[in-house]
Formats: sequence, C-alpha cells, structure tokens
Amino acid sequence: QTSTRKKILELLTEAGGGFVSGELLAKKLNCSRAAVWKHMEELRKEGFELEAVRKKGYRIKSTEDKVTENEIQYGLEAKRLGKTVYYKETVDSTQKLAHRLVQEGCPGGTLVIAEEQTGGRGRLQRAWYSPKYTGIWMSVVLRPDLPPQWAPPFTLIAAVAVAQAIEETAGVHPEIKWPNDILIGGKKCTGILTELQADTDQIQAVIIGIGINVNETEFPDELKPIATSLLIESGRKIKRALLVQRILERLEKYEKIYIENGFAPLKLLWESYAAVIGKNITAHTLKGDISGKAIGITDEGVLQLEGEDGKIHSIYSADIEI
Ligand code: BT5
Repeated sequence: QTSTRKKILELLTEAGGGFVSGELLAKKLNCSRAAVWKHMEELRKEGFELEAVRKKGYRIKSTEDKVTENEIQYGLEAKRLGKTVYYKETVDSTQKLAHRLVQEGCPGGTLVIAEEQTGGRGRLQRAWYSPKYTGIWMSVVLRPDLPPQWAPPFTLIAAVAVAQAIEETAGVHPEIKWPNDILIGGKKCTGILTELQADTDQIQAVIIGIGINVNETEFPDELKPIATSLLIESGRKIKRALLVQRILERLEKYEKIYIENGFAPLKLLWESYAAVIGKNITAHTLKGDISGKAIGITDEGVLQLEGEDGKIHSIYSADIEI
C-alpha cells in the first residue's frame, strides 16, 4: 500500500504540478481508477495537498501564491473594477498592455495584472523592478466622464486606496510621499504611475499603474537602500490576490466620490497618510529645485510649499526629497 502511494507521489511530482489523469495513474500502478481515487483520499488524510479535477486528473496543489483572474474575482466585492481581468504570467509592462487595450476599447474597470514584468516602468521611463510571484504589478483602467485636467488627483486617490489596503492586510503603517510613493519606515514599498488617454475636453481613460513589493525578501544592490516589501516590514507573507481585492474595492468607492464631489472630501483621508506635510522638503521639478515647508495640498491635489520668503509655491509634479 505505502509503496503504491509513494509511486503516486513520484508520478505527480514528475508532472511538476501539472495534471496526471486517473487513467494513466491506474495503468502505471496496475490498479483500477477507483483504487487510485482511494489512495488519493488516504494521501490527503495524511496531509498531502493534492487536487482532483474532473476530466483532468490529479495534481499537487500549487503552493505558489498567484494572482490569476479566479484568485482575484473570488471574494471580490467591487462591482465594476476587476470585472474584466487580463492576467499574464509574464509581460513587458502591464501599463503598456493597458494602453493597447484602451485603444481596443476595453471597458472601464479593466484590470491588467502580471506575475512578472520584464520592462516595468516608473515615471520618466525609469526602470521598475518587478520580479516573479512576489509583488503586485497591475494597471487599472478607469473611464470617468471628466475633463482631462481632472486626471492628476487619481494618483492621490489610488495612493489612499493602496495605503489603506496595505494597513488592513499587512498590519503596518504606510505613509504616502506626494505624489506617487508609499513608504514604510522611510523606504519605498509602492510606486504609482498615472497616465492618460484624452481628447481636449474629455478623458478617454485614466490608466493607474500600481507596483507593490509584497513578498520580496531582498532587493538588487541599487535598490537595497531605498526599497522594502510588506514581508520585510510585517514579518508575514501576504496573499497578493487579497490585497488586490481590497485595493479595487476602495478605488471603486473613491472614484465615485471624486466624480460626484471632487477631491476635497478625500483630502483629509489623504493627509492622514501624508509623509511630507509640515516638513521641510525639496521638490525636484523639471524646471528646477524648489525648497520649503510642505504646508498641505489644495482641493485639486496640488502640493503647496512655503518658501523661506513666505511665498507659496504650487507644485504640480516633482520628485520630493524629505
Ligand atoms: C514609480 O515611478 O514609482 C511608479 C512605478 C509604477 C510601477 C507600476 S508596476 C505596474 C505598472 N506597469 C508598469 O510598467 N509600471 C506600473 P518613480 O517615482 O519614477 O520611481 C522609480 C524609481 O523607483 C526607480 O528609479 C528606482 O529608483 C525605484 N524602484 C524601482 N523599482 C522599485 C521597486 N520594486 N521598489 C522600490 N523602488 C523601486
């Protein structure tokens, strides 16, 4: 009996997580399919994680945490966001793919997500490190009926949704670094990249790219001083699909509030996570550096800096140095 079971495990292992049909197992073990089934039940009782699927056969349950369409949609409480999912094992950039899908007319709420990106990008074409199975690399397509100048706050809205979801799922306290970073203990765990397809008076799509380091245990040398993951900070491994669900649910809610009432009602929530408010910072903008005290953001999400001379500077886009 035990040798038969050993043989079963051997055959399943050789299949590398793929299915082996009951028929093939029966043949190789020289027994009936019913006997195979019985052995499987026994093995399961012993604690082996085996899976039986009708018409496919048996396999060793994947221990890899995945972010497939099924994993994301099962238990998702959002109505529109995540209804359409494009899942890839590998992709150059979910953001790039999302842009293409927008042009092909994909619906608002479409989620593009991958286990790995080979050409993940940050702002200004900077590289975004996106290793396989450990992080969340996703792009969400929104199609709000708004003029294009309403697009920038979507970065802030997404940041709030992500920060809250991280807090809930990992039990750590993230901070938002205006406009698009989420930090834990001063290190970056999340980057957000919001892009736009628009006509002169109408948004076609806002594409929100979100990269979250979740279960990484280490980073390449150049990122070590500045990057961290939820696992490193919380000490626990997190099921990525659950985090994605919580983000989509919040993003859906906040998008609605924003469309109906503007950014003002979301500002307080954003400020409660803000890392820069009240601090002296330097904003590196494309036009040069501006230093001063970050005194807050406007109802439009624009950062306000008070210079030495007491003058208020409005910062629309920059890299912030705290
Ligand atoms: C960002 O850019 O922070 C936005 C990153 C957006 C990535 C997502 S992943 C899904 C979607 N598909 C894409 O192709 N992109 C989006 P930025 O503020 O420019 O920061 C980029 C800088 O962060 C780099 O120059 C590195 O210094 C650093 N960096 C790169 N990879 C990182 C990582 N995994 N964790 C922390 N920091 C990283």
